[in-house]
Amino acid sequence: MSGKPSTDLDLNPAPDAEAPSWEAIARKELKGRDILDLSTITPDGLTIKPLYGPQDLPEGVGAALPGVAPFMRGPRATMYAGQPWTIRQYAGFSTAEESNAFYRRNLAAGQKGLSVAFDLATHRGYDSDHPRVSGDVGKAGVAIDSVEDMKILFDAIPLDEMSVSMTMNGAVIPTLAMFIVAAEEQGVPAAKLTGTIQNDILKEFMVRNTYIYAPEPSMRIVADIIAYTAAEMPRFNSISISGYHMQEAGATTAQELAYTLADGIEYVRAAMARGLTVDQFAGRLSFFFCIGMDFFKEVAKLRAARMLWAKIMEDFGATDDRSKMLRTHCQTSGVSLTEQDPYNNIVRTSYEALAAVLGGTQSLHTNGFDEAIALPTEFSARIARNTQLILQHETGVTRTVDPLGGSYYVEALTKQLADKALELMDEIEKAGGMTKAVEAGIPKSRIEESAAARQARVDKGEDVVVGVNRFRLENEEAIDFLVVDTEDVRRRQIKRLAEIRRSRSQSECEAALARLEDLARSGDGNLLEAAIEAARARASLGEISTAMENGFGGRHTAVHRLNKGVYADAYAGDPEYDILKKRISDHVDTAGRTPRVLVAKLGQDGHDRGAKIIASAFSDLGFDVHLSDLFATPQDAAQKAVELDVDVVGVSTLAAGHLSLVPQLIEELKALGRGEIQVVCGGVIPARDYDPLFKAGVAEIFGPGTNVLDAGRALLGVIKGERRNTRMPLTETVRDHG
Ligand code: MLC
Ligand code: 5AD
Repeated sequence: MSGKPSTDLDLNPAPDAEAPSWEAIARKELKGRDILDLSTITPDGLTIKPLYGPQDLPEGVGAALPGVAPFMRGPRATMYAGQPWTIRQYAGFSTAEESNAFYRRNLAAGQKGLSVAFDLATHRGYDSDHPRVSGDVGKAGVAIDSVEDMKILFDAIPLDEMSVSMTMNGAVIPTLAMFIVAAEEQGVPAAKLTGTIQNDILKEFMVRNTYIYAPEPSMRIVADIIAYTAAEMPRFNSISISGYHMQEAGATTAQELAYTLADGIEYVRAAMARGLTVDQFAGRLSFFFCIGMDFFKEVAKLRAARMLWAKIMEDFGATDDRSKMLRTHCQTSGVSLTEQDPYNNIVRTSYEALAAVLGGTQSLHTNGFDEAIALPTEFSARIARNTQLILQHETGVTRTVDPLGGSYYVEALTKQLADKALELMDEIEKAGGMTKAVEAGIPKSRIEESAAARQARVDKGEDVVVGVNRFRLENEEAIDFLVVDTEDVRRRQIKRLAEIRRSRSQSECEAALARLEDLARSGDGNLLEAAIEAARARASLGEISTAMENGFGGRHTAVHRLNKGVYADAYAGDPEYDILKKRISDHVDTAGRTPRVLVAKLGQDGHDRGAKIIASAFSDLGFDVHLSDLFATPQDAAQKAVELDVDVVGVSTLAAGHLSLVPQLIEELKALGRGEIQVVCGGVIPARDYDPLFKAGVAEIFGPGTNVLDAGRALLGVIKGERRNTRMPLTETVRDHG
């Protein structure tokens, strides 16, 4: 068989006929236990054996070389031996001034590339003065309303030298237009800009939820950007096709891999439908994966992704090697980090970073250890950055290309994962490609099922999370975390917007916006090109978004489906689950109605993994559960709660808007004469926010890591009027497997 290590030292001597076999020795060690017990079946459905050997090496693997298609061993021949990966920390908060200062300090301390996090108002195409976004301005990222903000954001950062990634998908047209104009006014023409725009709308419909328009016009936007950058910005990556958010939403490794590549295929088709040849644009498609805790699987995922993509691109007729070369950014997993015993997160992030590097990433973000509580502070950002600096400079991992290449296990796993991904991709193809599959909700519900199954495994203690469901601390010490005064940010943004509106030529601005609206309506022309004109005329981000919204005929509202049965299946036969279910049904008998719950998302925060898990688990337990639309205002949610006549509204919050939005919700309920409807909150809520929330009338708070059965029990208590403001005793049912 090819691929056997050739060495003088015979590491795999032919078994001596007299000597016992490995199986025999192993069986002896196992004292009667079956060797098959040592195999693991992963959530992706892969079987992992306790031992791999030469017989497991896939055909031809020994001949693979880095820098040579299909690039399994790396896109570059020399990889980190020639040039290390880019340390690219995702960051942004508050105003452009503060974020700019933060970037400059980070660059001075060893960071190599920039990566901009915008606030949710910007993502969703609203200016900072829009009433819908009052709780979101400057919170989860930097607020950008105009070219003036963009110029401040990159002040004294030379845009022809520094590569800049911008995570933007919904409001991608105004954002990229403003970036281009800001650079132009800094003296850097578009052709010299280097960086990446995320521009990956399909996964927004699947998991991340910062879409603005319906899938069809959204796909046109993606294609317009690919076409524009292919012609005008040869150094700029037109898209960052992202699996990251799928894993964050609960996808298995194979799902992340498959759906990301399937998204890529759809974008290639969209660009080719524009008349571009594949080699005209494919060299500037880039990727983005999440690296979680399943170490070798993550390494294998990156290797499999490169191998599969090269083949896919050949099938599209690519001849240029650059078109076949999958280049990727990676970010360590946010969802793997815990609020409990948060310094453990430094360790988790280090292992994840190592997996990303052994998998051959081109660029990397390492998360702050305070991830489950807030945005990174200066301190946690330093540790996160140093995690990469230490890897690059102290460990020696950069010396050799693809150091795990040839590992029986890693090679076999790479092949296994690739095969599994192909199966899942086939299902998407059969549905008519990713746009159709997304419309039919296929990948979204598959991912939500995986998320609920994972939560059930954690709740049952089958998947161990140190410090959460095992080895818990008696007393948690509070840590310092970042607090952004959004009211102040909002005031400053509104002031700057007013100045811009006063000083610009109104007629010029309106003409540019009218043209953009026409192009959106007619389907002619290139939207980015038209938006650049509007940005030059100082149209704001909200105005540019609205012009397109008018042309496209409105904003998109997604239909939510509740997945049922996953949690119940996982708990089949579990006594604690059955007891709680019985208590709920007893309550139905005495109260004469099924307790009704509205699970609501407020503000522009679209992270709905937690909301979906809790909704489907509660529904399995016997509550009557309803989901609010995303992006609800407190008024919308109160209205809906009253219409549905619910007992409780459960607010799921991950983007820090809760301190203003939740009290408003309670006031709205009172104003509607339904002050008795209880409000509970769950998600990323720092401990110091508990008291103000309780004071505002919140009945119960469930932090990250809450066991769903505990939450169900507490909810029943709230509904029965037996319980309020008891800080969730997380240890109530967490089983000790120690
Ligand atoms: C690299 N180069 C080499 C080399 N290695 N040259 C010679 N020898 C080697 N060994 C060259 C490359 O060809 C390239 O030049 C240049 O060096 C830079 O290397 P790169 O590998 O392209 O790195 P980089 O510029 O960092 O680009 C990486 C990327 C890109 C292609 C993956 O798309 C990127 O930076 N993505 C980042 C995405 C991101 O940060 N997203 C954040 C999401 S956060 P040339 O000339 O060929 O270009 C998020 C969270 C949320 O999404 O909010 O939800
Ligand atoms: N600054 C730094 N990191 C951020 N993340 C999100 N917003 C920011 C920000 N403004 C990180 C978190 C999150 C992931 C999507 O990106 O790690 O889990």
